[in-house]
Amino acid sequence: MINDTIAASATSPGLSGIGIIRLSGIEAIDIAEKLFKSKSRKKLSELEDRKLNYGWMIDPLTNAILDEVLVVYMRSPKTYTREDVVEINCHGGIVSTERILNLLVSNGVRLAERGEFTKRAFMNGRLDLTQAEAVMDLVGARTQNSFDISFHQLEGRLSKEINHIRKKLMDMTAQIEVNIDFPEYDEEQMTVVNIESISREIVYKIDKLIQSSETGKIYKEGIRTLILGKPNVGKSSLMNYLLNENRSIVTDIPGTTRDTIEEYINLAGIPLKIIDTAGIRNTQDEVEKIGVKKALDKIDMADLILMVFDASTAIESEDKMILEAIKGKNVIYLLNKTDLPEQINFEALDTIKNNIIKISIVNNEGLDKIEEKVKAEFLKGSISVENDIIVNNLRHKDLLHKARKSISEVLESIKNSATLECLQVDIINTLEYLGEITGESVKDDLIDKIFAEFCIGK
Ligand SMILES: Nc1nc2c(ncn2[C@@H]2O[C@H](COP(=O)(O)OP(=O)(O)OP(=O)(O)O)[C@@H](O)[C@H]2O)c(=O)[nH]1
Ligand SMILES: [Mg+2]
Repeated sequence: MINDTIAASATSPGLSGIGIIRLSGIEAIDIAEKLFKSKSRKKLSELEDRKLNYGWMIDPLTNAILDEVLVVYMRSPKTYTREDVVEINCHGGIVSTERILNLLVSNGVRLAERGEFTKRAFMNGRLDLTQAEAVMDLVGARTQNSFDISFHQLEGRLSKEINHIRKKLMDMTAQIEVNIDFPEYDEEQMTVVNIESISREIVYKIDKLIQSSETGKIYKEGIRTLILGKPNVGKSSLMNYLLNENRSIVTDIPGTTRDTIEEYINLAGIPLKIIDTAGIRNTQDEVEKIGVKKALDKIDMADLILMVFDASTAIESEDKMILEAIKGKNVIYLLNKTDLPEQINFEALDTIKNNIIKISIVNNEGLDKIEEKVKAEFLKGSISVENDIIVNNLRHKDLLHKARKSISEVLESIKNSATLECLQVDIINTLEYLGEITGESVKDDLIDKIFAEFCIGK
């Protein structure tokens, strides 16, 4: 049983109009009541449930006023955590929220751990594990599509599908039990035929979910996109164009960018984590050298490379060196500065010359093709954010793979005429793996680990 009362700032610290402190637990209302003085002089619990009340937070020891606030209390069980909840709206910024939190702590409240409110919502059965995880992803979403995927998950789209599959598995285990207890040849044959067709159907459903996880990953984590090229080709200009902001320094001096610069952008609803890098060349400059090394080191982790060439210069050894270093990666080749007289020797580019997008950043030409190409590359197939179930969580994906393996074992065993007992083992394993996704069958330490990745106050 959870018997302590927790509190945290639900808004992020920093400059903001208001700050909201949330309390949850059996003593939430009692403690808040001691520290809140309403304008009407009524006690908090005498005021109406779920209505904002104007007043002040007062330190009862000194009678000092901490801040002017609006306080609402919500009685269990119709609350986020299913416990009694109080929200104190104070002035934003770090001073007021911190002072009020300190006051609460000295009156018996414990500071909430990361994700503890949502963890309580899960423990008290208000959300299943996929829904709780969706809450975290919603808060971290960087594009509308990323948000929508998590929102559908919060509404239970993924849980519903998993529970649907689990129901089929449970029916199978029940049927097998009956057969094991009352063995009769005909019945058993029927059971095996049924198990086979249902297992195939489950494999199909799980595969569909696994397939969606590629799209899910893109929307959740973004595409790690590295801009590479020799010095002065317009990498930083491209970064700024994509960001729609003068973030990277642009000059006509080769070697301008020294360090890697990372920013998130939203390209047609797809989040891109875009990294501008130092132009690749052999240099004696110590600082630049480090930048070049950093750029090359990032190649491994990149999902996508935007390799920029300069149409107004010939292909040089640096270009070739980069081409060599990015072999096997997912690359979009861009030929920039096509507004200038062409000096580039296409024959040096071999096979990629037919695959190069011509752009001019200064004249804003050809740039929309980058977006088209990214979409074509990463959003293959016909998965719809609006209508499909999209798995965007690595934990879910791993468990789906495990479930897929177990249910495939069932089919394999049927082929080998295994006993019903033998099939039963793998069916139960499949059930367990899927149950771990929704939190049905999950261990405490794993739950702690999942919620530890949340933010404070959620
Ligand atoms: N004519 C022309 N000039 C461009 C174009 N794009 C960028 N430039 C110019 O090329 C120069 C280099 O641009 P940057 O964006 O700093 O190039 P960079 O690749 O980041 O260079 P380093 O950081 O030194 O590696 C600047 O003077 C830009 O204004 C273009 O499409 N056409
Ligand atoms: Mg640059």
